[in-house]
Amino acid sequence: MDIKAIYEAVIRGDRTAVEAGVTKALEEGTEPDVILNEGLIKAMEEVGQRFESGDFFVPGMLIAARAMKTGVAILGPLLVNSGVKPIGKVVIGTVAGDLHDIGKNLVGLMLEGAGFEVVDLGTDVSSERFVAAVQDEKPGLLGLSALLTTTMSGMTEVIQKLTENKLRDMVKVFIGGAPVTQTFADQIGADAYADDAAAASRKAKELLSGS
Ligand code: B12
Repeated sequence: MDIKAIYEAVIRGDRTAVEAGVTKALEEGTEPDVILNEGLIKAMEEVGQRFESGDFFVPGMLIAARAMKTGVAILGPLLVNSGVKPIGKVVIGTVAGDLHDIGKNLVGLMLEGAGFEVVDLGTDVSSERFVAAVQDEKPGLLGLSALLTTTMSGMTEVIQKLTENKLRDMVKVFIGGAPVTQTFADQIGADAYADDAAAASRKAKELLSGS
């Protein structure tokens, strides 16, 4: 199976072709992470660039995102090994005002694959809800996602609210999303930043082991 065909099907927003392409590639022995990175994620990067240059509009982006999700749904179980005892608990969510969830979902999947128990709060999560989840779930790690420059301040707010509620020392905060950088993470006092799902899972393990 040509990975390029999967890539093109995502850009076209052709869910049926994505499903067929991913299934066929797996049958032919292509590694799930190759399909994910070279087919699905690369296609979404291209969609983002086309949107920026005015060749793509929101509906096109949405249809492409749905097609990508179809592919991720097939790959998901293969990226996660089940039946392992959790090595730690992570609460994860996309910050207030932000509806992007593909990257956050991938991070969640990779963390599950690495043996974490993942509590996913979804998208458009207020800082109050993050704080309540830290109180209730008592996770070792809190993962915050933001895809818009306008919603990144939600991350700052979550960290401030954790401090106000005397919870900041109880949980390590790691952050990510396209506009997020290490510099931003340092500025707001996050414990770690990762630029993709594999790095997120590596960082999560480091944070838990205290290294
Ligand atoms: C798909 C998409 C949408 C879909 C979202 C569907 C969904 N269910 O997620 C829809 C159509 C709904 C959408 C809407 C909008 N979007 Co949009 N969208 C995108 C697009 C094309 C792809 C995002 C994506 O899924 N990437 C693929 C994933 C795998 O990558 P990722 O999200 O970056 O995640 C990885 C890493 O960042 C990291 N990561 C992510 N989260 C976390 C969390 C933690 C804890 C860690 C450690 C790591 C981590 O790991 C992930 C996996 O590798 C991007 C373009 C881009 N290049 O990012 C624009 C983009 C983010 N959108 C943009 C805009 C402007 C919008 C809208 C405002 C458009 C509009 N006018 O309405 C709305 C906002 C809606 C809202 N309130 O949130 C802009 C943002 C510009 C900016 N600087 O703020 C972008 C960059 C497009 C562009 N080039 O202009 N969008």
